[in-house]
Amino acid sequence: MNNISHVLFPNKTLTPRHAHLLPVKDEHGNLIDKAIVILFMAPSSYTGETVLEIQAHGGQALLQLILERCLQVGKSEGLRLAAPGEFTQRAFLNNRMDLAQAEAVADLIEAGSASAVRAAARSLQGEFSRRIQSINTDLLELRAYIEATIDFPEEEIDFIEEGRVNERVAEIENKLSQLQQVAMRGKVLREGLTVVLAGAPNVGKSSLMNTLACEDVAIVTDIAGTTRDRIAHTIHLDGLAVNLIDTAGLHHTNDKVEQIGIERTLEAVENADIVLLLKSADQKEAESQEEAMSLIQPRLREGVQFLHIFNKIDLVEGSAQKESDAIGISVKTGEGIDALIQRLKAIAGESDNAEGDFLARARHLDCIARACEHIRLISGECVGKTVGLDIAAEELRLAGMALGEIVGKTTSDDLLGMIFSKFCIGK
Ligand SMILES: Nc1nc2c(ncn2[C@@H]2O[C@H](COP(=O)(O)OP(=O)(O)O)[C@@H](O)[C@H]2O)c(=O)[nH]1
Ligand SMILES: [Mg+2]
Repeated sequence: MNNISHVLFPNKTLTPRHAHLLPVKDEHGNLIDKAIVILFMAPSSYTGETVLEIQAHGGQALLQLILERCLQVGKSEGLRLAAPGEFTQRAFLNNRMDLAQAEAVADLIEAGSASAVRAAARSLQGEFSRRIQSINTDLLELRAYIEATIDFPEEEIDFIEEGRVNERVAEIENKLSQLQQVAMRGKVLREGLTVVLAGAPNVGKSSLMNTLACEDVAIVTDIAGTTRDRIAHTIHLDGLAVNLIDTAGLHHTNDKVEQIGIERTLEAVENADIVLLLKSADQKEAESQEEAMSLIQPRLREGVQFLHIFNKIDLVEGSAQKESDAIGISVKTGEGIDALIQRLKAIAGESDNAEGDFLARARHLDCIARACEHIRLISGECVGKTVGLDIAAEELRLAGMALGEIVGKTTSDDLLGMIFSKFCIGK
């Protein structure tokens, strides 16, 4: 690094962390630009390594010339262009930040709303990581305690009671489920809200999709089975991205194409944040509506919001027969559509306003869910009696491993490579 700066800026001793205004010249001594040059000495830099930062005037050609000049000067030292995310990856490998914070850098750059920016910044500050670490410390302490108890088998029951082991497992489970809720909101902030329109054929799913999207994105006919595949369209409600997914109508069928479409509908339901279950208020397809419900029910994730929508209320006299919490609409006349949008906004708002949120990714949710599963296996049990000490210790260890993946302590190299390759160049 010293060689490079000496050739680029001869006769100039750079003071670390000091902005110098210096000419950048090509190999013939011709001026390319005057730039601000800052030297960061290891370990006080973003990556933890010695860094020479050159801030030039913008412009593709100019920056290309400066880059080429740098590469030429640094060739003998193996200077090369950085891979996408390499600066942040080096920062992570040099313990300048953990993996969740590194991901927050990419999320901060990509954030699509003010609340997503704030949440990413909180993750970058380490708020998410601290909560993970705190649970990990609890897991570790409890495991150490149980393992110590294994070494004194004759007194094990006293040890377990004295150490409040069962209570502490319950406390950890509680903390994990709180973390899971915040992380779920964080995922919505990052990725938007996924709203799936599902129901029997011909109840008006595609019509509602077009109305919410304000354009004809899906084909509407009175022929059942018109929509055969998922159709996605993103709208924005109060700054939050809402990914609408129209789906094939749910019913038992022997048609091969429809069967595939229906399986795709159910996959969409599994990944939804909100499922709008549409029914037709005129009850024309009452039987197939029951059928649709029976297909959906087993595929609903825990915690997914579920709204009953009665469409075509223009076809029934007076107030339609419907469940008390259902929303009555008519795509045809527009009645009830505003109320539905308000309802969606309210749900989106819940995830939008919560102070103290941090951005989370599907990967994080998966790790937390796995940690929860391990704890669930021993919570509610009596450690040392209905569940063995060795099993309890092992489940605590596995839960800790799962959480460790979030902050990059127990993450495989392949996964790390995949995470950083999604960063943009220069970060
Ligand atoms: N009367 C009435 N007809 C509707 C309404 N919404 C949709 N339809 C009609 O119902 C039929 C099926 O609509 P479509 O959106 O294709 O249903 P999908 O199969 O659930 O996607 C079409 O002929 C629509 O024009 C409504 O609110 N009132
Ligand atoms: Mg349709």
